[in-house]
Amino acid sequence: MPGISKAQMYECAKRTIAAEDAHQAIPQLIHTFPDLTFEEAYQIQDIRAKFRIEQGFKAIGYKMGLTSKAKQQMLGRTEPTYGRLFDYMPLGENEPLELKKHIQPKVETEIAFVMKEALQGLDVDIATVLKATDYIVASLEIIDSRYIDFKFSSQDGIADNISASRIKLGSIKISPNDTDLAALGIKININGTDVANGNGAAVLDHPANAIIMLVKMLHREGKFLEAGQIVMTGAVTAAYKLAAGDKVTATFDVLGELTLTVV
Ligand code: OOG
Ligand code: MG
Repeated sequence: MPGISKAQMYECAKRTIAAEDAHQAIPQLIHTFPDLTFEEAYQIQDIRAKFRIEQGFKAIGYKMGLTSKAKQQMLGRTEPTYGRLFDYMPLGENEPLELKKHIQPKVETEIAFVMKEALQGLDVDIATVLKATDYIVASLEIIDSRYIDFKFSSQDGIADNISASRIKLGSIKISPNDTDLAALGIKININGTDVANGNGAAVLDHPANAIIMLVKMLHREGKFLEAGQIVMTGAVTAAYKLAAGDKVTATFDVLGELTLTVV
């Protein structure tokens, strides 16, 4: 006997979408469904994605979460997870983050991949990922949990599209073969203070490993990574809470600088 019915899964998906759209935090789903499994949580995420597509949004890729020690420590767990990206998420180059459209946003620095070939199955290694990649770019991810006080279980996070909210991609595109992605350094500065730095190796020793893990997780669910899709490989450093007036500058070796202003 499953602990949660299909109808209740639809209800959960609607709850986190309504919270995102109304910018209003909700209690964790696990309070109502304490036995929620990872599999059920991904089913809720799937239903949530279908609702977004029915609303007219386009799925543009995936994001990996908890692929670095910094993020794993922040959430007190080590299992990487994935979520979906939609076409309402990318911010334009000079577009600020409007706090009134969010609940409790935090910023992360990530290396993003854009695929030129589909990837599927279990037989994927770093070389296969690099070969299938069109280019990599610098990116900022703005996460925004729909749960009160940004507190949630793994299952809650997965059901809530692992806090996906906005992304900002850099304009310098390079081939992943033209640079050592593990050594690629990233610095994040907020309001003139350097808050953290790291490199590509912080993400599972090499950011392409995040894509390998994603493709394997998708394969278990009968899905695959399509050509043209974007993959955010996960935060290199911790996530930082944003407030009105903040100015974030992220400096990436080779990939240039990204800025974000919060209004
Ligand atoms: C989950 C999303 C994690 C990352 O890069 O590790 C994530 C969260 O922290 O809310 O985006
Ligand atoms: Mg992230």
